[in-house]
Amino acid sequence: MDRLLPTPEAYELLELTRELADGELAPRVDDFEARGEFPREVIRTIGRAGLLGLPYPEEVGGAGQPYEVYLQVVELLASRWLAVAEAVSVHTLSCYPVYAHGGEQLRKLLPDMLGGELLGAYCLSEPQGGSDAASLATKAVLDGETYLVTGTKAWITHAAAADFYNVFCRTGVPDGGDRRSEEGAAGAIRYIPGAAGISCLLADAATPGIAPQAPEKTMGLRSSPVAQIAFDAAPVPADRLVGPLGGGFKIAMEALDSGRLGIAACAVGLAQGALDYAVAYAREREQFGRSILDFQGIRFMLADAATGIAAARALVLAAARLKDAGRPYSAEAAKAKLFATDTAMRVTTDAVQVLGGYGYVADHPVERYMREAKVLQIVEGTNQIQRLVVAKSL
Ligand code: COS
Repeated sequence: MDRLLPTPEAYELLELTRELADGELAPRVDDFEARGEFPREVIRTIGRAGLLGLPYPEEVGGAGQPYEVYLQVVELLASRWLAVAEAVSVHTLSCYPVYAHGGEQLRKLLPDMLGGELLGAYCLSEPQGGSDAASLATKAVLDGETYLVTGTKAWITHAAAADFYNVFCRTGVPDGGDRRSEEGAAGAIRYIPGAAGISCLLADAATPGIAPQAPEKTMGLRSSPVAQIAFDAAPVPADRLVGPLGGGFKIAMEALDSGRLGIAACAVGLAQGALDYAVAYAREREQFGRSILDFQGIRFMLADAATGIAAARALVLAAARLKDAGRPYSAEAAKAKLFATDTAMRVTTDAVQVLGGYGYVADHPVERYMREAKVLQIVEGTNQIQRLVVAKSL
């Protein structure tokens, strides 16, 4: 397809991504999906090629690319291997809190986080609270200079593979005044329900008391195992607080605004992969003495798919350009995530239909695409939550 990119450098980056996608991703995806194994080395290769820190400035170890370019890289990766594209998106999301809200000390970690050696995970959801993120119950109790974190996080991408976690938890908030008196004694802390009582901590995965559980048995995206993570009085240094005490929910929402665009880009790439495969198959497949591509029933399905993908991509890029311009884009990201992932579900389902019985068996990738599309309508805010965000903006 003919992409419009803002700089010659961006064209080179997309070309490099295409080489990686064809050389490193496409040959491996089926094996890793069949084994349900996370491709840590492939992610490292992607990181060393500079693709794990694309939208962050060069001075903190990123690649200084506009979001609209970063998202087209994610899209291209997703067209070959969704789990890898999702890993890039989730990692990029996981770097956001420290980048945007971390103090000087925490920001010193950014080059390692963005350089590809350290992989991040984002721990917001809990078993009893997914859509209602502000109801989370994981608690952090300050003990001297250390928070002891206890609770359970759920649906965590990279649970067992990550090197660092953003942990959203109830630290309590100061009961008026500063958290500490001048003498350094702990001031009164109140644990309050709702968004205002939530803070963000950056935890090392190797912290004692943090235990990723067995991976969930998922419908698709099997090479990206998700799991619960149990925290049992896990000690996290108090200086790993990201942003202000009680400011964690806003950080989580801001990060998700950008993350939802990553998921939307994944959906565009997945749908494009399904369409490309269906077109190639339809051209070769003959019934009634001619290529099935000659039948209007097939042609219209493919034309609708191509139109939906183009519209989804345009929404994703429009939201990205607002973000790049420093303008509010929360509702636009929600629209893009909603539309792109619903489009991916429809296009991948139709791709299976174009292949008929062959579409339903694992000899062709379209049944995988269809299973993978489903999860994109759910992660980083269900599409019903996206509608709430859009409706609120009206
Ligand atoms: N950026 C910055 N701040 C935001 C924000 C955003 N996008 N969205 C909300 N906030 C702020 C609000 O301004 C509010 O702050 P004030 O009280 O100072 O005004 C605070 O956060 C609470 O907002 P709100 O009352 O709207 O929160 P709700 O509890 O109603 O939750 C939804 C809003 C439903 C949108 C939120 O819970 C959500 O996104 N849920 C889905 C969670 C999700 O995506 N999970 C996937 C996990 S990662 S796989």
